[in-house]
Amino acid sequence: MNTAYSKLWLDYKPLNIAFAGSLAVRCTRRVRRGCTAVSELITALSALLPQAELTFGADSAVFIIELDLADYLSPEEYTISADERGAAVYGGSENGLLYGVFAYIREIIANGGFTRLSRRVRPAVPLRMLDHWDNADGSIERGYSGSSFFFKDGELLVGDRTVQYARLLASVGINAAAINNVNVRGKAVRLITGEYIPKLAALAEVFSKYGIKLFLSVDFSAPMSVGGLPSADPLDPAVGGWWRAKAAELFGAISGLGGFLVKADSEGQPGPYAYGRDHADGANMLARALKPYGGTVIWRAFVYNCSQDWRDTHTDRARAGYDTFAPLDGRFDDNVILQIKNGPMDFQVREPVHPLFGVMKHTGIAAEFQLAQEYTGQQLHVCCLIPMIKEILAFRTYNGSPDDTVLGAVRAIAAVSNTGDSFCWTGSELAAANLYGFGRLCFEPSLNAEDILEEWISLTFGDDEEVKEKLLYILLGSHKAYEDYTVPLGMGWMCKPNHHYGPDPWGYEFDRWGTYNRADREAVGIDRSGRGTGYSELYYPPLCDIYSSPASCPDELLLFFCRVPYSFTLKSGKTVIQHIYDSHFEGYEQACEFASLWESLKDKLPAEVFDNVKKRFAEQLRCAKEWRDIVNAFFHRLSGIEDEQHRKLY
Ligand code: GCW
Repeated sequence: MNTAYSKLWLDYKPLNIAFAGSLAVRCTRRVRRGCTAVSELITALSALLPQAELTFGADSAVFIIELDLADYLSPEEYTISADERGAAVYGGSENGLLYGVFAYIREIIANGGFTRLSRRVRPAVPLRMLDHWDNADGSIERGYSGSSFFFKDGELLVGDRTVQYARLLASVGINAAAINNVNVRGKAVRLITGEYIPKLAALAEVFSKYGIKLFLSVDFSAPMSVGGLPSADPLDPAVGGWWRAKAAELFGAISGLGGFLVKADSEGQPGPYAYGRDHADGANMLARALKPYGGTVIWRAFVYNCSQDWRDTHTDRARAGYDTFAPLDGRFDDNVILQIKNGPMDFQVREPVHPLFGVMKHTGIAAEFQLAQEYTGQQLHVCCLIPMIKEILAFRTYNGSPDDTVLGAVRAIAAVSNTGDSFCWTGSELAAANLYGFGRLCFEPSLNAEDILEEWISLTFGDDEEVKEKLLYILLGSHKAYEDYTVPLGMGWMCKPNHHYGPDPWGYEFDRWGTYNRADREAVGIDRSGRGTGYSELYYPPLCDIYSSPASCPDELLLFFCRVPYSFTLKSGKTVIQHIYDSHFEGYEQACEFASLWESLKDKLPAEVFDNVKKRFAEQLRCAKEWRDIVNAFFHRLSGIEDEQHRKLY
């Protein structure tokens, strides 16, 4: 495990202001002096104003920061009122106070000193969570940032890196983390047994200090694999009893345990189907075991037929989640949260918003995003996901609810984490923007994506205007560039199978995963209207009408919902084929511009950061050129249509 690691956005630097005199932190008697909010505030002030005399409680100080709890605030809510003489930060609980302290520190840094401020903020959703697909052997599934810092050779690791990670998460308002892979394999199956409980308790204690609940991904067949029972049937009293005893054991020993995360009857993971039961039977049995301890079962809705015959044009993987779970709405206990990926397929660079967000009106649901860039360049390509996540949370389902947005429908927002034990935690320093931005967006979704990114840049790289301007330009343009030089118009996939890095237009065309583009000489795309697979009809009006025909479907999702000839004219005025050529040449050019902008910042960035990202840009350009030329060749050879600009096609 890499023992050296960056402080990322918590790397406080001295403010260049003249601050004479003393600085006092004062707590009311309701605030424990040893609480995390106090220690974090003192850590920050000592680093930001090393020359100031920092005292505790003295009233004679020049500048006093008072910390208190306030009953009129909800537990994770905070207020800040500050001026040039002092500040008061109040929280609805010590966790709310901690969020207020981190917010005030951000403001001091952003303003280069103490500033007038009046703020009252409460988190938009109660559960803001990172899922770590870390395996017990220390590897990370879809991990591009080194090895796990939670596991090594079957051992659970708890140390300073755990504390630093908890600080990073709390500083952006994340309050839950699942530490192991949802594909529960190998020794991870035994994570819920006595051999791990002492370390789990220690880890949960570190997390609790930062307001973070610990979740464990559990193997639905654990009663058999761990308990030695002959069955894992959720309706078998012995199985329910086993889980109840397991819950008592775990919650009795681990304070701060939030509950279980479950991937069942999905991609080969065991589940209730083996016993003729459905997902509600499975989830509710676990939920009842956890109920006495206030535990939550987060049950993933990522299901589909992963043994499809590629010749079968009737089965539509995109329908599977809806067809499986929509009929179960209202059947789940109130401590079950159904976790739904942002799109119906699998974290592609662009997908329609999952129709389940509009239809599960009587079920607790969560949105699941992926910060690990499995299909968006694997942290070798810069691809900032924050504007997209914001757009998806604001998406209207038209389901008739007063707040019919995705955000209005969810009780939780989760993301597959992009972390590992690399020095910068996220493989590329630029990918940390996705981790930072995800947390800030979950807490305050009304924030402007650009503001969040600007905040991250100044906390990470300081306040040099040129650095800020160029990094903002790169981050804000990076997702479109990636989409432009990879897969057009919402079609998805076309990547190399298994590892999903780099282009292979036929890669998933003749396989069992339901990930087809069906491109031939005449046309491309999947007809998902009522005349085709009927997927577009799973949305409420007007969406079902908009998506049901090429004439009304938005350009960016055309090939997801429709099958059209290459000569079809988009709303942009271009034909499909010319759009494909243009976007691939433009996307590559844009990536080249990003790389040269980074080069121009050489003297303004720490050498190890500059070098690491420069190497990744070199790989991004290599790969982007492959995507450009292979995808263009694929469609040029199939369609036989020339590029209007007569550029080189292979
Ligand atoms: O995107 C796919 C990944 C799998 C992952 C699965 C899931 C954890 O290729 O690696 O398994 O989704 O979301 O469960």
